[in-house]
Amino acid sequence: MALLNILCYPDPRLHKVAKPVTEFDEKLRTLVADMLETMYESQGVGLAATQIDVHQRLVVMDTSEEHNQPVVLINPEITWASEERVKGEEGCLSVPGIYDGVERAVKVKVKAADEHGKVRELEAEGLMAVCVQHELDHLMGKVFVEYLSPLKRNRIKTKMLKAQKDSA
Ligand code: GNR
Ligand code: NI
Repeated sequence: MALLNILCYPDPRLHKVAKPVTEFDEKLRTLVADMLETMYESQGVGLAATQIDVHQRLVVMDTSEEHNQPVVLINPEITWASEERVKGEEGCLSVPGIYDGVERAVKVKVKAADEHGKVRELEAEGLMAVCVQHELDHLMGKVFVEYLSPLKRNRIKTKMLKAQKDSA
């Protein structure tokens, strides 16, 4: 097991588009285990491979209260999204300390493989639905701050760059 380094906004690598996973091998399962360990250690409810500079369609998440229900989504696709939308407060491990409202579909269905290549479809609502949409955005190179106004986004960018400079 190993902890992985999480990229911080505005790192340009967060905007790369992930490619489908093709090999369901031991290497993939090690990566999944390391991503879960990194997510739990960082107290996140989700982590997309993009955030650890691996540009493959792979997401881990756990929105359970007990932090004991890991979900692995490989090559995930949203097959249905409710028309009903709701604005909720979001944060991101790649934009530490920033929280703001983003409008998302209330419910989604997502089709994805697990780490053994077994495909299934699951329906998500509440935090899980938000997380699925947030993580699939990461795989497309999109960070939640891109839904905010250019003014807010620029302030966040400046703040992040300053924090990174101060800690260097
Ligand atoms: O840990 C996380 N919490 C969270 C809260 C509200 C909406 C989305 C999220 S995802 C985030 C972890 C993360 O950055 N995943 O990419
Ligand atoms: Ni995120």
